[in-house]
Amino acid sequence: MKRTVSIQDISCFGRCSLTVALPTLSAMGIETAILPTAILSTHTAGFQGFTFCDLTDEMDKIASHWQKEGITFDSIGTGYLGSDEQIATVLSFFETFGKEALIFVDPVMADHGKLYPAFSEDFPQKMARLCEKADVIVPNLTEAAFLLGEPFVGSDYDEGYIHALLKRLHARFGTRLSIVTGVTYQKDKQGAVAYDGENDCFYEYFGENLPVSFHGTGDVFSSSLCGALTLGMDTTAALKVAVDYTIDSIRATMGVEDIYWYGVNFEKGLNALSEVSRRFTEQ
Ligand code: PXL
Repeated sequence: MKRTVSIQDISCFGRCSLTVALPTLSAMGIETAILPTAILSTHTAGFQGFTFCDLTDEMDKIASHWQKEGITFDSIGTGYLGSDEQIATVLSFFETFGKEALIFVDPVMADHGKLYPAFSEDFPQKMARLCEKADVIVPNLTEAAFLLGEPFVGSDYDEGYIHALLKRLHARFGTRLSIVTGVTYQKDKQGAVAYDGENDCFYEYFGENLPVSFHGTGDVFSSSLCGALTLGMDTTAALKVAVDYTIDSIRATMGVEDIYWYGVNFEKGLNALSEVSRRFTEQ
């Protein structure tokens, strides 16, 4: 059985970060440890007056205990970080636990051309330091622009732009696999495009582009993609698993988005995700 650790916040209500990653990775048959970065009453996108408890000091203590116990991981996945200071904590975690593990960094910090409210303008440069240590990075198009210090192009791009962007990410961060999410070349299709810099190969997978936008879809995508790569799926198969699961979650939320505006119904797709993972593991 594979073992992963997911490093991100607990938003107690709101279907994102650890409340998505933990059930998703467990359903894929992966033993999942968590290293919470902060506890919030809700996520920060749309709720007012949320509470926030920073866990940076606790993270170091948890990591030291794990080190004493000789605990190891097949993969380390990071998501939303509670504060700038945590970059150093996570870098040191990579040093200690990352030598044999797949390091998967989702540089969660921005969407639709804007940084999330909790982050300062220099946060992207700090997040870039984590990306330099990663095997896999999965920015959306806004995060890719912030990481490279480039303007955000909105929806005005084509395949040539995406491929060149991926090559620039690879050149800047040296990641084995750079993946951009939320790509639409044609109006009716949405998906992810990957660049394997070592073999100079592109991979892509697209599903239906549903005419809605929900919070938390990035976390649904990245946790299932991290899971699929941890299980050992190849890039194309892993992209398919993650894109299909994300689109299924969006579809399950359509029609009830007034009630569930704070995150998508990923629970509906958990059985299917579990089945795909089981079939792969048993083959
Ligand atoms: O879904 C990303 C995310 C995770 N955690 C918190 C957030 C967000 C996005 O806004 O606010 C606390």
